[in-house]
Amino acid sequence: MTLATSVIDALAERLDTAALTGRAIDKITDDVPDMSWADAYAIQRRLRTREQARGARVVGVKAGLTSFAKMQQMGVSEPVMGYLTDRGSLGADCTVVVADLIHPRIEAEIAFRLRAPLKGPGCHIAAALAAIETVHVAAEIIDSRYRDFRFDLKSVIADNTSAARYATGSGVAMRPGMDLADLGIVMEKNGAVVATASGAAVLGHPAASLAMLADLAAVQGEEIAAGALVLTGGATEAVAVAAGDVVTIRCQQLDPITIHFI
Ligand code: OOG
Ligand code: MG
Repeated sequence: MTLATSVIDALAERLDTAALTGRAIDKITDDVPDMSWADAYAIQRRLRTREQARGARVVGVKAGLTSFAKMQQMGVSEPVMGYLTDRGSLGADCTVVVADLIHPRIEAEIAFRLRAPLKGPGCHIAAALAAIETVHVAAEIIDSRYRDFRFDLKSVIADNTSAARYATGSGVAMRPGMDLADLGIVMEKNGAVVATASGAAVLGHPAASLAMLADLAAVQGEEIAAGALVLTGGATEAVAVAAGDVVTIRCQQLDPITIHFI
């Protein structure tokens, strides 16, 4: 089914308002159960246009549901793509105001900065690897606009894959022979280890997630730009956070990041 433009606009507005007011809504497929994948990404693009109209700059893309830990946690089985804006960007030692969000969770990710544009379809992992300029450890703070964090794939695509904030550490230059699948990742909350993973948890290799994003972007008639920041998806499951929590994410060979929730 293809939804009318007016319906796509109305659903994007509903999601936008939920994010702006911090009030959860029911998943949109409850209202429009027959919406298509194309409709879901059309709503996401409409949401992106609304944010851009408020002055937000799109700075990259994110993959979601790329690890078994995430798929199992959310009960879905396919990766998805969203966009990142400068409004969500945080540094390596940062603060997040929990009251600005509905029910934030944090997940550990590997991120890339691209030196060259990347285009699908048929993007090979070797092309993806060649496009990477720097590698970073990242924390994504996700915040589904849906009540109780319950959704299906189409609803979460429309909701820009729960994107809210993201923190990236200083990057290290990608070098030949750097084994991203082998990187160990540890997430600590209030001093206790709450999740561990390796780069291989992300579709076998984080660059496979980048190649997949190039292919997903191509379906929308888009490519990933040179200079884009790319979040490859939670390697660990997402962990709920509350004011007072401090989360540190460490990854071998990369600088750690610490997020203070207040
Ligand atoms: C969807 C967003 C998933 C990831 O890294 O897997 C995501 C969700 O779990 O709410 O960002
Ligand atoms: Mg994520």
